[in-house]
Order: sequence, then structure tokens, then C-alpha cells
Amino acid sequence: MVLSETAESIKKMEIRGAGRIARAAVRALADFARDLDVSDPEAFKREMRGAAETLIATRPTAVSLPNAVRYVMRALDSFESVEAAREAVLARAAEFVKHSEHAIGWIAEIGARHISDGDVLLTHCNSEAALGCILEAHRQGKEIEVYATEVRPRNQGLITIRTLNDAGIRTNYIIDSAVRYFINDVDLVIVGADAIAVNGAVVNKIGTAQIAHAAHEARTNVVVAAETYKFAPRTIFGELIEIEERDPAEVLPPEEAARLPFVRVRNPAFDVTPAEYIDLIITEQGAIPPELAYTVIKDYLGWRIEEFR
Ligand code: RI2
Repeated sequence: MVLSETAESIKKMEIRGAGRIARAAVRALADFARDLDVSDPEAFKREMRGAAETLIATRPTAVSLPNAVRYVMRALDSFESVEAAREAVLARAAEFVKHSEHAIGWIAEIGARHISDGDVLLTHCNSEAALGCILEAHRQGKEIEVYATEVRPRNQGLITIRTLNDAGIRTNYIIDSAVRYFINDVDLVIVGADAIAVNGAVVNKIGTAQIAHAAHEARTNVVVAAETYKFAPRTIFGELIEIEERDPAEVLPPEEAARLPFVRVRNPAFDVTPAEYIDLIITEQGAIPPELAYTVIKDYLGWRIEEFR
């Protein structure tokens, strides 16, 4: 796939999930570098920068995407030849993908420790990090049951229930608005993240905040499973995380909308859950309370993910 095709697939959500889009972007960047036929180092850098910007512009919220792309682009900070730069880009890209894939396994292992035999879990959307924890608990022989939401308007819940079903996990598929109705039957809410701010607030699929709110009221714990590259370094400087608002046609067919001139369809893809509604964030480096988000940004992202100039 050429870079513009990967970018288009991310935009259209054919490739989706914060971790997956980060890996897809990094792979696209590596392929682009491999095929780039220029001999002038400055031209190489310029072309690479254009490619990086195209990828980053595809979806604004999941910080895994710019974090991953910037990590690879650090290869171009100083280099002696186009060939050296190319090699450095490929090495960093391979390192990111390997780290990202391993991180899911480590998170699953740590997350499973927080799931007890007999637990009823609730998950929202389709997060490979959150599902990894659930699948690992099941693999360890813990008897668990899951409530999975539908996730309007893109119905990522369907992907989740297929995975849970294939693993042989007892699953209840519910509409998004049924969470409050079932929350007292749930022992633990476990979701993923698209971005985590320095104050521990978690940006995840729209609906997560009201689920966390319902869980808080019911004294049900909420756990977030997220790789360290989902933490947003720029929030340290007060920068806000942009919430993507997608095409209204995902919610209401345009023909129907056209008949309702006074109605504006709003389609935010994510919302923000405050740290006070989150009990634990599970990263590949360990489980932390949301209040320690700053430490993750400082200690892990400091060397792993940096800005590119
Ligand atoms: P993993 C997804 O976003 C969901 O919000 C999900 O919770 C989050 O990314 C994290 O997913 P979308 O691409 O990285 O469906 O854990 O909009 O797979």
C-alpha cells in the first residue's frame, strides 16, 4: 500500500484503533523511506516530513499516531547520507512496531491480574489493549462474563463480540444506552484509550465518560488499558487534545438529514473521562493511578517519543 492509501484507510477507519493506526502509519512511513528515490539529503528530509504530516493529519485525536510518527522522524535529526537516514528510519520504525506489539502482551499480563475469577466485566468500543487483558484472564482459566456495548455510530462493538465469542467467553451485547441499566451487575469496567492527558484524564470512544460516570456512582472500578505512547506529552504545556468530529452521515443518512433543515447532526468520536472516575491505568510499564500520568510522560516518553523539527 502506498502512503496516500494508508492515510486514506486510516481516515475512513478501515484501519482503526489507536495502536493499529500508529503501527500502520509507521509501516507506511518506512515503506515510503525505502522507496524514496532522491540523492539529496535535504530533499529526503523534506519528502519524509511531508509524508509524516500527511499521516498525522488523518485523525486528530489518537495521540499514538503523532507520537509514533515523531519517534520515527527523530531518525532525521542528524545523518550523513540519504542511505544512513533511510536505514535509521527503517530501524526506528521496526523498533516501534516491535515495542507496540510486545506492549499489548505485557498489558494483557498486568491487566489480567486485576481481573478476578467470577468477575463480570464491561467494555466499550474495540480496544486491543483492553481485550488483551480480558482474553488473558480467560486464558488463565478465570471464569468471566462480559458486557460489550454496540458503539454507535460505527458499531465497533461487533468486532469485540466476535473476538469474545471466538474465545468462548460468555458475552452480553447491549446498546450503548443500556449501560446504566446493567452497571450494578458489573464488577469492573475495562476500556482502552486514544489519548491520556498529563492530569490523568482519558480520551476514549464517545460514551466512555458516561459509562465511567455510571460506574463511579455504582462504586464499580474503571480500568484503562493503554500503551505509554497513548500519553500526550504536549498536555504538559497546557495543550488540549482535539476531539475528532466525524461526518454526520455516519449518524443520519444525508437524504434524511436534508429533510430536516433545522436539525444539525453532531458526531464527536471521542470524549474525555476525568481522572477522578478512573481507578487504574495499565501500561506496559506497570499499573498506575491516573494521577501518575505525568510520570509516564516524563520517564518513558521523554526518551521514546519526541517532537520532530
Ligand atoms: P487500542 C479506538 O478508536 C477506540 O476508541 C479504542 O478504545 C481506542 O481506539 C484504543 O484502541 P477508533 O479508531 O489501541 O475506533 O487499544 O475511533 O486498540
